Amino acid sequence: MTSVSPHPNSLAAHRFPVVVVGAGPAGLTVANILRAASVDCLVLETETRAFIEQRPRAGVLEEWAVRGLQQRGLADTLLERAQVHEECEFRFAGERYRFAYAGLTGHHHFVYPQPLLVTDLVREYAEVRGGDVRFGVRDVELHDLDTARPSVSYTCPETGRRQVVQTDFVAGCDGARGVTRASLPPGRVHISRHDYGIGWLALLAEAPPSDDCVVFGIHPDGFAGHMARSPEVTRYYLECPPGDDPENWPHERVWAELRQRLTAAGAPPLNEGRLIEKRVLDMHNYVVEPMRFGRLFLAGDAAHLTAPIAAKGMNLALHDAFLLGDGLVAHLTKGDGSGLNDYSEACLGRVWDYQEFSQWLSEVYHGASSGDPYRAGTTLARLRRVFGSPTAAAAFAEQYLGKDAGF
Ligand code: RFL
Repeated sequence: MTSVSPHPNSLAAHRFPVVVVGAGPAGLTVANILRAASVDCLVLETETRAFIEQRPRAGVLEEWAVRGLQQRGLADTLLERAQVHEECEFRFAGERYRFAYAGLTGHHHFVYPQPLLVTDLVREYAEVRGGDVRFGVRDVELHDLDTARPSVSYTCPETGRRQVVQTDFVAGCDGARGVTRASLPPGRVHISRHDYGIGWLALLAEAPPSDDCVVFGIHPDGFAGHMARSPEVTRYYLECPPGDDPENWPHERVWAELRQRLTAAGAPPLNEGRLIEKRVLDMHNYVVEPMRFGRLFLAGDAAHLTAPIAAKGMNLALHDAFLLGDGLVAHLTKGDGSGLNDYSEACLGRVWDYQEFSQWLSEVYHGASSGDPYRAGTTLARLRRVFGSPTAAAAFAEQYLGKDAGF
């Protein structure tokens, strides 16, 4: 348990207007928005603070999401340290194709590793805004969600005793493997799922980026991706069979496959380095509809998963968090329930838009290696359209960047 600055609604009261389950980007953003409006909340997190501040994951943030954080006083460090990305590169048929999306749209991406964002958000919530957070909790359970008096219970890591917290609202921000989605009674929500039948070997290399932008390698042997994370660390992806064992990918094989799949005339050589993360992700998506049950509101990966194909998950998590945080503040401080009533529908529009883009992009990335010459042909047609038609390029840029959310 991390001690945080005490404030009048200490845990001894066992009552908080909002309990946030999960201290990822979604939960911490909701919690910060609440504290900025002097609404008390309790954040419950199963992992330690050190663990969540180091867990490597996302890095690409859309401009509207950063503006949303900035408006809520949550982007000072990010704006000082994040890289700005204005182009990406596709490599296929042995050639390089630069896609200069900032020139087309006037918008760019920010690259800021997720653990740094989580570190900033925890510090702001716990140390600046005086928020309560309990790390290392176990066996979180939700109760009476469809009544006006829900509660959340958990096992305290120090005492081993069950604690019960009465609340008005629960924000379910506990990611893809949390308990809040599992607390939804069957038949009251609908969960749509999609399995791509594809795996990605996700790698982090202790090596400087090998090019000055994100690179996508479309190759008959499988997709390969290159994404800068910092001047010292680079993320790479290699398409692999779903469920593959990372042990099948020793250092030499990884770098040989990356060289092969990212090869193109005039491309700079890859900067090789020690592999500090190597895990297989099975590409699948889901969407929960509605994202609400009674007093429980789901946000981020708890409500919807988009495989990292289009780098959208953290952005969607932030979009939900802005709407949920603002909706809870309006309800709890002004009695205005419209934001909460509209919450699910307002989130799901962007969620389904990003799901569709993820599908489209998956076919671009994986069609060439599907073993089906028909799919390989249509993949190349999609790429040639993007690079041959200004209208198609503008449409792709808009989806790749994410439509402005007006935050
Ligand atoms: P998180 O980040 O998973 O946080 C949930 C938190 O809840 C905790 N938790 C619990 N707490 C209490 N009780 C329980 N029972 C709990 N069960 C779990 C967890 O420990 C955790 O701290 O969810 P959130 O906040 O919704 O954020 C979602 C993002 O993390 C996720 O969408 C992105 O990482 C996805 N993603 C990417 N998204 C992007 O927008 N751009 C990217 O470039 C990008 N790259 C990626 C990615 C995800 C990846 N992986 C590992 C799937 C790259 C990778 C490799």
